[in-house]
Amino acid sequence: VASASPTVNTADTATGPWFPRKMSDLDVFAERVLSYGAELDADHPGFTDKDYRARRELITKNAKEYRTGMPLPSVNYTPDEVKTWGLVYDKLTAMYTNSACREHRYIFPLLEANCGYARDNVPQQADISRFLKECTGFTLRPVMGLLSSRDFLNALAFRVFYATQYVRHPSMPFYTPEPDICHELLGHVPLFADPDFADFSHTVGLASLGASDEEVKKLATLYWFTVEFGLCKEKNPDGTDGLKAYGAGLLSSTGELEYALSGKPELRPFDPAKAAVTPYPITEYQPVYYVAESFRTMKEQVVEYAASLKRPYAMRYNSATEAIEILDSK
Ligand code: HBI
Ligand code: FE
Repeated sequence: VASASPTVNTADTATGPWFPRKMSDLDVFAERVLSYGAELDADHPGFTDKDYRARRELITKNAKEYRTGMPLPSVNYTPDEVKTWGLVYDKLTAMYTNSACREHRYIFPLLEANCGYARDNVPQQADISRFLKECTGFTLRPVMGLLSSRDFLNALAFRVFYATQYVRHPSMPFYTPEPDICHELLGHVPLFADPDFADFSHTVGLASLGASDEEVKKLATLYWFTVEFGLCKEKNPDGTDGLKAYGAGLLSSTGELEYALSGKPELRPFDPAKAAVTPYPITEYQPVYYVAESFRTMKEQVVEYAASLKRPYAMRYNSATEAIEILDSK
């Protein structure tokens, strides 16, 4: 068994793309973002808003400077930011009763009780991360914006979820072209408190370590059809078959949440090998959704799928040392 390397890119991992071996290796991702607040695209609602851009730059500075072991940065949200958060919070939480999966409905009140989730308060990463760690070992890290699929997925192998801290532009409270704190905290965070969902995500993360670009693309697509846009079966109270959402892209979008459950889009039974190669649009509602039997089944399916990907060695994450261990090196 290889030990955690003191530096990156050691000989025994040189057979494929570099990957992080210990928690502090994630530090190299800090500034490797594809896009972020200070450089908004021309079609972003905040593009011409100088104050918004300055605010984004201030908040993303936390993420830029964050390194493993530091306390998670807190943000003092302005009344305008709290107002936008509150608008999104009210509208989405009203929909969760009928549309969110059982696990999300179970965990949400716990986040309200333990982590400061409320319509008039934007929760802080440190409080959420502490809670998640107790539930499933997952923690949060601040991020400036979109990471590459490889970097983002690699962090999941360490049970780390990168979350943005800025709030979407106030001119369009129900739309954001990129992840923002409403998407992360309302959509993603509740599910990372569920053990089977956490294991599912962790499995995808482990599979991405040292994977080829082609495999990373498949895993990112798998992630898209599950963690972002997944639906699952759930019995209705009267015993009939029902359908709920667990994907964060749905649980953070009032429009698409309603659409996904409307009976209009095509639904397919979840199959990781098929989902991983299904094309998808990123700027419009999804034409196809995959429906999971349960989180437990989904986890077992993805463990099997990950085992089918060719690797020179097996890997596991040691949560005590916060490092990846390489097993049966050939
Ligand atoms: N980066 N910060 C961040 N947040 C995401 O949700 C995210 C990402 N990079 C890639 C990505 N998601 C997905 O498109 C998949 O490729 C994993
Ligand atoms: Fe997301």
